[in-house]
This record gives sequence, structure tokens and C-alpha cells, in this order.
Amino acid sequence: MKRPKVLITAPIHSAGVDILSKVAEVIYTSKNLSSEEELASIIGDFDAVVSMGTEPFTGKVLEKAVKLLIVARHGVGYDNVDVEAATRLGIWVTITPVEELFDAVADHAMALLLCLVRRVCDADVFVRSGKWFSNPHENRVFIGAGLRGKVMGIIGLGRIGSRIAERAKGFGLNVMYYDIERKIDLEKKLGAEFHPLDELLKSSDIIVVALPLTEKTRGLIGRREMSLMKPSAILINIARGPIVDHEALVEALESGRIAGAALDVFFREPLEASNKLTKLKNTVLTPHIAWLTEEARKAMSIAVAEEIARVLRGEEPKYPVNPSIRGSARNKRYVAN
Ligand code: 8YV
Repeated sequence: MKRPKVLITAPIHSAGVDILSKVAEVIYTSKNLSSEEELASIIGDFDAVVSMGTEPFTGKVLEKAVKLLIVARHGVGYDNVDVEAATRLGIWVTITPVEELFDAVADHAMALLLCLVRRVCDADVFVRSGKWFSNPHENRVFIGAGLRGKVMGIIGLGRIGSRIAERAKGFGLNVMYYDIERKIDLEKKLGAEFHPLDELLKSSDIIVVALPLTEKTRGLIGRREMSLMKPSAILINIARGPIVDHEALVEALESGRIAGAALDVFFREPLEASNKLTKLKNTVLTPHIAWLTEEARKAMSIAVAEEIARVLRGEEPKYPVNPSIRGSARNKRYVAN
């Protein structure tokens, strides 16, 4: 039997590649697959794809994916995939909801927070550049802000948001949250109070965006929402850039409407060096690495590879986002059990 072909769009941990190599021909491409045209031009050859999240799996691309059985996201956000089109075509869309990923992102949210409020990045440059050596007392400019007793407002108390809440409690922060639905069990467990979004924005010292990107959450934090925030508030985004209106954020940071932002995700990625955000002193910026720990990389690569292996064996995946295709999924069985 012909070996199925699996496309990997960026390097993943070898543990996942080992699993995939046993069941398929694994093809890694360094082509720029953030272009719809390029992706559409090659996708017809593949039976499965490991998607890193930047490839536009639009209806147009999926229509060309005549052999494709599964778009397996290496991650939990699937806003780059037209799930409706995939469902219509009988293509599974899966994610990798592993603990290691949620922990990694929650850790990174705290890293961004501490970096911003304790000015870690600026202070690091100060030491490396020799400025401390030549001006021994100037280290006093790095006055930070304490966390105990401040309010963290988490927008989205899901698997990542709730882990951020756990960590925040350890720092003595008071946690409130907003979500489309109240999570009474978590409220009790985490000591997090539910508030409508506007209330949360008005009362929080630290606002954390931890929601998936959907048509409902795109632009959720815009000019109006920023006008409600305290001038001393800081915004942390470890979810998806387009949830926050980029222009409004730049304006709010430039004008001092809010005090700062720490961002791992952007309206467009990669972010160009000329972007205004990079010129501002009150920002900390990281290149979409919140998920990137050794532990998460390994666990995600195994989870994504196992999903593909299951589907190539003619089985159902474990973490589908379109379980409704059960029964009508394309199901060419390539691999013996
Ligand atoms: C991804 C992410 O893993 O989980 C997500 O949705 O954004 C990251 O954690 C990233 O897309 C790389 O695969």
C-alpha cells in the first residue's frame, strides 16, 4: 500500500516526527505557507497536515485538499482553519489540549507581567550596556510596582485563564474574571469573582486576554473598552492579537491612556521592527512563544502525531473540534492497527 504523506509546516519535536515516520512519509517544508495561493498549490498532495497555526486553511485551500483527512493543529487555537468548510468536506480538525501547553502559556503570562512591572528587560539592557558600571546609582530609576493586593482581571477563564488565576493568587493578587458563561466551580476553587466585561475593565490593574479568537471576540478590546481602563492599568495578551484593536492599543499606550502592555501575540505576525509598538517604552514584546517550553513542545508533538496516526488507521481522533463529522468523515484507511 502507498504510504500516506504528512505535511509539517514548521519544525516540531522529534518525538512527534518519530511517531509520524512509522506511519507515513513525513514532508517538512520551509515554504512560506502563510500565503493562501502557495498553500493551495501544494495541499492536494497530502493526506494529513500538522498545522502550526499560521497557515490559512480557508475554504479555497481546503477545496484543493482532495486527499486530506485531517488538519491537525499543533496548538489549541484553530482560528486559522475554516472549520465549517472542513466539516462540509469531511476533514477532521483537531487540537492538542495538553497540560504542558496550558502551563507554559500561564507561566509566560506571569513572565510578561513581571517583566513589565519590574522593568526586567530595560534593566537587563542597562547592565549589559555598561550604564550601571558608569552610573552606579542610576539603577534607582528602575522603580517597579508591587503586585500584592492589586486586581487582575482575566478575560476568559478557560484552561489557560484558570491557570493564570492560580498563579496570580500566589502573588497575592485579587482575581476577577469575565467569560461568556459563569464558571461557578472555578470561582470557588480559584477565589475568582465574575464581573461583566465593562466592570472588569474599570476595576482591574492588570487585564489579561485569555480567550480564543472567534468572530465574536475579534476586536473585543477596542477604543471604547480601553477608555474604561484605569490610566495605571496594564494589558497582557497571550491569546490572539486580533482580539485587541491594534491601532487603539498603540494610541492608548502613546497617549498614556493606559500604562503599559505586554504582548506575545499581534494583529499580524511576525511583527515588523518598524511597528509603533516596538518604539514604545511601556511595552514588553515576545514573538508568540508563550507555548514554547521543552515540555510543551514534546507533549504537543506527540499529541498531534497520535491524532494523525489514529486517522490514518481509520480511527476517530481524540480531540476533534468538529466531532459532528463522525460517520461522514473521509476515511481512507492507510495503516494496519
Ligand atoms: C501554538 C498557540 O502551539 O496553542 C495555540 O493555539 O498559539 C500556540 O501555543 C502555536 O500555534 C505553535 O504551534
